[in-house]
Amino acid sequence: MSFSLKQRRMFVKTNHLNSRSQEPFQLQDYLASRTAAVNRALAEFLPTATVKPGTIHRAMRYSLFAGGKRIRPALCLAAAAACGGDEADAYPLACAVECIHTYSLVHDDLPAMDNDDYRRGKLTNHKVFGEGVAVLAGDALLTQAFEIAAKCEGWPRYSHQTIILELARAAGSLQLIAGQVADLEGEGKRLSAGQLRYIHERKTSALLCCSVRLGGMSANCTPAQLKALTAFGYNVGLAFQVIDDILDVTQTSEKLGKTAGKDTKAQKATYPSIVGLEQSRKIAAQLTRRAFSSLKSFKGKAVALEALAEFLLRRDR
Ligand code: GRG
Repeated sequence: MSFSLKQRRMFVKTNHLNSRSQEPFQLQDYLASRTAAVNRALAEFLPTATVKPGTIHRAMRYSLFAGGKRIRPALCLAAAAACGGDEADAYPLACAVECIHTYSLVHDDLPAMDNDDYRRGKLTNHKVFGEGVAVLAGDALLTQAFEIAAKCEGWPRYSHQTIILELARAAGSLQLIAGQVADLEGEGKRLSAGQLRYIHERKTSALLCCSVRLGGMSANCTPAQLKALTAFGYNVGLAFQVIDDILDVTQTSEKLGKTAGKDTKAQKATYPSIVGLEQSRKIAAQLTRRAFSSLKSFKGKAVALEALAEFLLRRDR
């Protein structure tokens, strides 16, 4: 890894999870410490707001530090820990996935897409900086992700190229973008559960799964571990979107930090609209159970991943 000692120390200024500890796992503490460490690392990786052109760096930082839950970085770090890795190695990749995620939200909120005024409890990027700068801030965050990831030299089982390909595929036209295209084209149409699954796999699950896989790769995980992490990430990712759809119809905009009820208004097919709320909750629980079962082989070392999966099923925002 071509990161300075100072950078590595900054990444790991956290109370590390001791997988052999008898203490009950405290997810809130874990999330708080990892969020703080990821924020420090992101602040270090991005050009400061005073670097010219200041507008673009302010716009990038505005959305990146607007208060996201940092679920993808947490999954990446937890996967590294589950595979016995040094968390410090996973921080750049955790930051890279958060940059891609934030870019996708900035673009998703644009008038040409979902046309939203609020995100993460604040005005959306284009509302503050204008549409042109918001498009560019999203582009710059996507590019920033690859700049950060490109500094990873790779690991014995996972070359530098493998790491970059992993990110590119998750963000590209066969996954994240494919999901968004299908989502846009599905508006106002009656979709089958299978078509909805196609959208969720790409729009949401692909990047969550990629976060978990990259965490494993940063720990030089075995092929069997990577397979288990992939199954975990895929199912958690699907459950995440089902819950997101449920929250859209059951929570307030204040709670969500974004406009609630948008799916119904945009006539989007969602699990609640196709199978109803109760059945949607059952599907999310079933997907989470499947995710759990793929962690058996980690023999208790995946405690943070388990806690995150449980938290994502029960979350209320
Ligand atoms: C290329 C023009 C262009 C646009 C790309 C890919 C894309 C736009 C949008 C898809 C993004 C999207 C809204 C996916 C859904 C995933 C989802 C539920 C995101 C919310 O994630 P949270 O709850 O958000 O983790 P926070 O704010 O907490 O990080």
